[in-house]
Amino acid sequence: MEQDYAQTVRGYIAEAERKAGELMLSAGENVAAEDKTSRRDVVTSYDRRVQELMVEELSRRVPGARFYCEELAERCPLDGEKVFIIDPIDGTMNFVHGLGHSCVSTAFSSGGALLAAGIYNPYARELFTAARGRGASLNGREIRAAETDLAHSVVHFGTTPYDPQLADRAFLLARKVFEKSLDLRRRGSAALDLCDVAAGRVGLYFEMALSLWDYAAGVLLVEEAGGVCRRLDGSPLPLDGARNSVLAGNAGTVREFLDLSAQY
Ligand code: LIP
Repeated sequence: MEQDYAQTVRGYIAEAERKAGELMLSAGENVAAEDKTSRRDVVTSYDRRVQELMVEELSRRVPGARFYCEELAERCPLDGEKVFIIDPIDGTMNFVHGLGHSCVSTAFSSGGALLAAGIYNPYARELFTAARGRGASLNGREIRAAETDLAHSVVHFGTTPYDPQLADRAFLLARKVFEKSLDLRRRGSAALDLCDVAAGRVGLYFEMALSLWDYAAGVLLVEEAGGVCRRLDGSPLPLDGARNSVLAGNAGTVREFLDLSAQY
């Protein structure tokens, strides 16, 4: 029953995110933003409007659902039976500056286990979805993580702009990974970076610190596409309220990164 229900919720997430994507596109290129915790951690009226739309759409489809969202002051416990984990606009800085590379990211969990996910990039018209045990897809077509080694992989990484104290290590690791890989990309959306891992476009993604709403949906997509997700020390990635490092790829590229990072 759980897999069937997860597949049903996967469809609900897709329907809601298509509507949210149209709202994102209506914003145009120059969106007013206000600082949250710093000049780099900003929020817009569209973050709040997309979040309201997603909560309304999903509450109607899943009675009794609770919500853990980036722009909600009150976040529900993460061990509930029906929990949606939502980043209404991931890649907010891109959104504010009209860079056309942002998404709405939604995960569904029950009892602390990820069951369904959806990430929609309205600029590219790319909808990534997954359900536990049912695989991952892009616009309905199955996707699989790459099986290349690091030497034959492009790598995404994040610069943790909300945690500038981590910048030295982030750029040190980026420099070392650059030497071992084909090239690096920093595109500004953790959720879409994880989608590229799941789709086999890049062989590895890493970032020193992210919030659960940044990575929850992407982690299920990567795992259902045959990839591997860990923290940067190789430990399992928890579903908790802490800021966690995220490493995603195939078993080989994850191992290569862990061996490399242990040297510095
Ligand atoms: C962002 C991530 C990005 C990370 C930023 C921020 P937001 O999410 O997508 O990879 O570097 O610090 O967490 O704030 O745009 O939802």
